Amino acid sequence: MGFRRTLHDGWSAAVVSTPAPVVGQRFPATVPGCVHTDLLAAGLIDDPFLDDNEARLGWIGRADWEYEAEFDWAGRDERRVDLVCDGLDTVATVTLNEARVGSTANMHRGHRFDVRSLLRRGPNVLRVRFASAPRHAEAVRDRLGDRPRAYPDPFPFVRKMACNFGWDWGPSLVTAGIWQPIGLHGWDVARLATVRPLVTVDGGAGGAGGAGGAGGAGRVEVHVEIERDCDGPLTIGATVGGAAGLTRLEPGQHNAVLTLTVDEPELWWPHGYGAQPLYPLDVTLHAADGTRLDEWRRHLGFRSVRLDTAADEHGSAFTVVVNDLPVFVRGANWIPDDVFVTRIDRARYRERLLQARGAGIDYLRVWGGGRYESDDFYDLADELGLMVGQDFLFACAAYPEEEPLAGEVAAEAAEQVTRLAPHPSLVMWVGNNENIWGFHDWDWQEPLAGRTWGGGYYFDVLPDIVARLDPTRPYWPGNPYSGRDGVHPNDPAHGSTHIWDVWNQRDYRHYRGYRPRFVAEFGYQAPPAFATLRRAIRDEPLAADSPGMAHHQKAADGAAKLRRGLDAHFPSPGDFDDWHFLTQLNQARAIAVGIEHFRSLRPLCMGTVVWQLNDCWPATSWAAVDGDGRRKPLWYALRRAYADRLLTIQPRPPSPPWPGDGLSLVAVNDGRAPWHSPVTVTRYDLDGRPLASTALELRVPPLGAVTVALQAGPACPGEPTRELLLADTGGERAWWFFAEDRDIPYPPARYSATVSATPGGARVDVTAHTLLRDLTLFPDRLDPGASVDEAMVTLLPGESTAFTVHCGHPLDPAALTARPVLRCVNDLAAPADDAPGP
Ligand code: BMA
Repeated sequence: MGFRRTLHDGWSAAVVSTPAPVVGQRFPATVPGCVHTDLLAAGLIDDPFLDDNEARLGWIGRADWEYEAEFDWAGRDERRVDLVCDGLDTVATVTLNEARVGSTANMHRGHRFDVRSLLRRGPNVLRVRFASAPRHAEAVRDRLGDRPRAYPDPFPFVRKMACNFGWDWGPSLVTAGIWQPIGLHGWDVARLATVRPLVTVDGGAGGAGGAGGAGGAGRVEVHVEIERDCDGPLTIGATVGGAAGLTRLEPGQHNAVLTLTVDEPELWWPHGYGAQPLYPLDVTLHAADGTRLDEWRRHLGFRSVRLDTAADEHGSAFTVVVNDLPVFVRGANWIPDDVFVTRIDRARYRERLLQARGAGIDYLRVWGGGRYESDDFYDLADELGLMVGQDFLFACAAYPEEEPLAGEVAAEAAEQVTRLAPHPSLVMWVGNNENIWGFHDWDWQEPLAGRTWGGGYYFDVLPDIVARLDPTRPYWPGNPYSGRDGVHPNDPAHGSTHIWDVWNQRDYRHYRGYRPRFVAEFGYQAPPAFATLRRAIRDEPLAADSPGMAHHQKAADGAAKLRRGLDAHFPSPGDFDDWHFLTQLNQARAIAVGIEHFRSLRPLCMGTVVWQLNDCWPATSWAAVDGDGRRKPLWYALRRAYADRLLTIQPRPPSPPWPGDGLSLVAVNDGRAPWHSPVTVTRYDLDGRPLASTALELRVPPLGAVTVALQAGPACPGEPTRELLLADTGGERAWWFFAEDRDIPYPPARYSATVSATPGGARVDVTAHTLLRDLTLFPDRLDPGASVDEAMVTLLPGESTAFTVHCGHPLDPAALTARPVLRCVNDLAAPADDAPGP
């Protein structure tokens, strides 16, 4: 059946342009890998993630590099031997034994070259020379004419991960290297060039009644494309879920479609709605004499998916419908998890995707300035029941539609749509990030002066490719996009919306002014965990505006926006520890306000995709999980706000017109069982004395929400700054404070705390003697390896909570129960050395 041999060993690299600091130094290279990580491993550069080292490493991206490996070749009988490069980053020329094999200029494609005639018995020398991607892009720009974009570097002029050039959360570290597997593939007669299974489910797909059950008939159309080395009849076989098919290809025929039907397959569901059964699909290719020539296996899942964009009295919907069930998307945006993507192994993907699922997230949008995510990412998303929306790779810029880019875009899109076709997790393709909006609103049209901007990709080329190669999945031209000619692309009443005036200009309470159909991006910044800051930044003292902090904050006016956000809610932070706690808390509160409001609008709004789940280096950013993988308080807030059962108090009457006076209690049920529960709504003073109370009965249907007006008694405070409201079912709680923290005279925090050792670390039991707002434990301040299971717990006097700390070894109990490790909003005014005691 031919052979496959990886060529991952024995590589070295060297700079081949001058001037460069490492001229003349050849160093070992990791394949797959990239030049930055190779230089780092060789001790030739400082870690680009630390302090402001990035600032001195720009030369790497502007240099040309050569990778070289020698390998032995003993000769083989196969008539074809191909050099298969799954991904070269980016502007590459490949030579074998000094003969030119080919050139490439697209990181997002694989390339295959017939090298049979170039191979020699004995030692062979393979070289890949990478020309500087920025210099290449500048040359294309000069030829095609400049285009407007959100960042100065020329990323739209080369098919390479855009954020590699720097973004408002990431450094500019322009990589080069063999970033995907490379090897030899020997074959005879024919091989499976592409296999593209298209899965549909006919009838009985589930819907509201079909909880997690079986479908009607699962249909798998297996589209196979063959590359031949000689003519002759072939047979293709395919099996899945007990169904089998066989087809014969006549001489000269290169394509075949096999249709397999699986009766009543177990349906694949997003987690929370049902199971994630996966079925292996095996495809084989045989010669006429029965010799097995090639084989292919992937796992697929049976589910249907569509996008409901019907017009209605509010505008037009944007609802993801899985197995005929409209689902409220509880999402987060995903960026490359490391600037150096070849460092992200399957274990790291698993950890990050488990963190997403652990926060109640059921949808990840793979953002268009990164990459088409890896097989590992999609395999894990399939397994874990995460839906994925994959952007085509265009972000925040006008993109030329001329050659050499147009052909690359079409080839890349076809390859990626084919590669990702088996994955049930992939529920939609999206044309780009913010480019339709940009064209419409960001003063692009005058500088463009009629030049192409990418519209042809988003409205013609890409939808045609998806319709031709994968009609089972919806395609949406962009995020944001209204879906209607003549309607503003970011109109919240239509399609997908990005909400960025909050964060950039307005306070987060402003989220409540929106009635969006689907929020594909909204976000709020905070610094990473303290241990992450300490690892990456050696400023002494560390301060909100110290040089390293400023270097790891890439957003326009980021520090000032953080400050503005704090000033609206909190008293001035007394020290760095206060600042760190409050900015993290403010991020968590902001996003919770947004999600609770948007979920309370169900079914008008059917999705929220928070910007952003993860980071690509240690930085202050919108992420919930920081660059070292530590969860920020936002992660815990997401887990609460994305729970199946959400109880929330909203400052509005139960029905429009909004805004209006009054408070409402909204109970949102994203579970598939009804939620019936008594709930008590009580107004307290700051000493925890109940002032007024009502008892209600909640009856929330599955996948629905109910809104109840709160009666004047509990809802109307006598002294807004000294009173609060709690709605409590005994399981779910919703708090409402009638004033901002800076105006609330919280009692000085008093509590008792005990620490007991557990096999995994420690348990910290806290009993409140006063009201404690947003009690949070930061064990990473004592040990970078320590983590905790809960955060931001608000307690009335007399109530208790327990934190479970995971840590390899014992932590100092006194430090674990005092500022700055154990904190709450009440202790802000306290001087740093005055730890609260019982
Ligand atoms: C949107 C995103 C990203 C950006 C984020 C924060 O524009 O699509 O490009 O990083 O907002 O500004």
